Amino acid sequence: MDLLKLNQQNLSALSDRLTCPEYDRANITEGIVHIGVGGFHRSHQAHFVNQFIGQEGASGWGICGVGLREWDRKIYECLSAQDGLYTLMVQSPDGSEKSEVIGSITDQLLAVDTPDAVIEKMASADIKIVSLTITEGGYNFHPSTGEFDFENADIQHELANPTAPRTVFGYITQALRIRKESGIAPFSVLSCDNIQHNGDIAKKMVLAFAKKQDPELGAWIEKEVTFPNTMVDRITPVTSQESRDYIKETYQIEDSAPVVCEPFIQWIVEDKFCNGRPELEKVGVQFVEDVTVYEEMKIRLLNAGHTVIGIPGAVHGFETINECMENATVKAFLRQFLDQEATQILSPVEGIDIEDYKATVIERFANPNIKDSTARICSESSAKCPTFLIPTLRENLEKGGSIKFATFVLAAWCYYSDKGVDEKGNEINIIDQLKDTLQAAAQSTATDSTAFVKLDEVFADLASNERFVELYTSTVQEIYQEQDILKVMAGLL
Ligand code: CS2
Repeated sequence: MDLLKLNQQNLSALSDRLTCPEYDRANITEGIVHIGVGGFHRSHQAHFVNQFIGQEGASGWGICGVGLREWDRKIYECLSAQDGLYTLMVQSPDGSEKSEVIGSITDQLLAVDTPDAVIEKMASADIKIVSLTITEGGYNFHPSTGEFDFENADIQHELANPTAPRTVFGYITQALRIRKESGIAPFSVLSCDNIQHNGDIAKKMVLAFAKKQDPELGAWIEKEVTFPNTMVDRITPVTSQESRDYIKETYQIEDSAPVVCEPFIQWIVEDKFCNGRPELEKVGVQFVEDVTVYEEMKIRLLNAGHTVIGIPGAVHGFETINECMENATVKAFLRQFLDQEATQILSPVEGIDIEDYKATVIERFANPNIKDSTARICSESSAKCPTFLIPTLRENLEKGGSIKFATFVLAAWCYYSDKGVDEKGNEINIIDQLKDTLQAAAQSTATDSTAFVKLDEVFADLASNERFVELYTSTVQEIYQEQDILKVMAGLL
């Protein structure tokens, strides 16, 4: 077998080696603009759309992938060189692997190079949906107030310069302005980030921005545009060099942007689309009236579960989530957090057995072939903890429930932010928009035990709760004294 580069020209030759799109990609027009073409979008939505186009022959639902910022350049260039094609490698716990080439991203744009082309695309009548994976931190709200942050320099720039947007808010608003002026129906805005009520939050933020820039346009958006809430799920680690090498060696395919993921996939979406949608129920997407209970369950169990083991795991020096799960203390700690704290605040979900769901989460985390790094899980904890974990802690405080596991995780996060090295002596590289602020606060712990949790941009007024403060203080002190995170965890079981 010759080594072949992954691109449109080589596609038919490659189809002898692994599953490739059989539809004619040249005939596909884009009906979706997706902002934030990371690994998760490509293992999840793009996969569903690929399956849908292949199965139903629907030609109007291709995806135009858009990167808004300079940091999107690398993936934009890799995918452009491959005509939007990439390999999706599904890794099962038993070691079996199933790879497929995904073809649903049929166009791509990088906004920093061609901002007008992005606006034009989003404004075109073909586009019915603008979907987003802009991360939990991308919605530009202040965690303690939940209100849109108008102080942000990019936001100020685009408020004053509507035709020169920089953030998702400026692009959406400008594209909708053009559609309104040209009599083109608006698109739905589909948030696919792990935030509870992600559609409602996207709506609140887009409206705050649009109304400030142009009240009349804002009112039109409020009336005409829908923002369905969604629950998205598929564990997608950062692609390693090992995975790229594997594809090269196994299939003789050179792919600079493959994606690795687990077999599990779930997408539950509120059926509220103002301008039509693909019939993705034909490929397993669930459309429901109200997604609240599903998203709450997923965020409070799976996403919180990741944080609950990822932070202490990283402090100890575990590199991957599956390594954490191999440790009996960590595994038991996760189980007890899920049972004693997270489950306590969840409403029953029709058709889902919470006990089975938790068992699946535990099994998924233990998948030894995913090798999801604790570094990925710990990244942007300042956006994740207020979304995944702190609401559970607050609700348990209100009802007098257990808070010891969540409190421990926040104390471990302080230690993680302070130390800079794990217990094995390896450097901890903190990836967080608030890195400096977190570090400075954590480093004040010696003089003020609660300095870290007094950061109101992360914890809001949590530090004014006496019961929490008392437990947090003793826990953080114990962690600093013991310098053995697993021992402290074991003590809580
Ligand atoms: C993870 C999520 O980022 C995180 O901390 O919990 O990326 C998680 O893997 C996905 O939401 C799975 O659907």
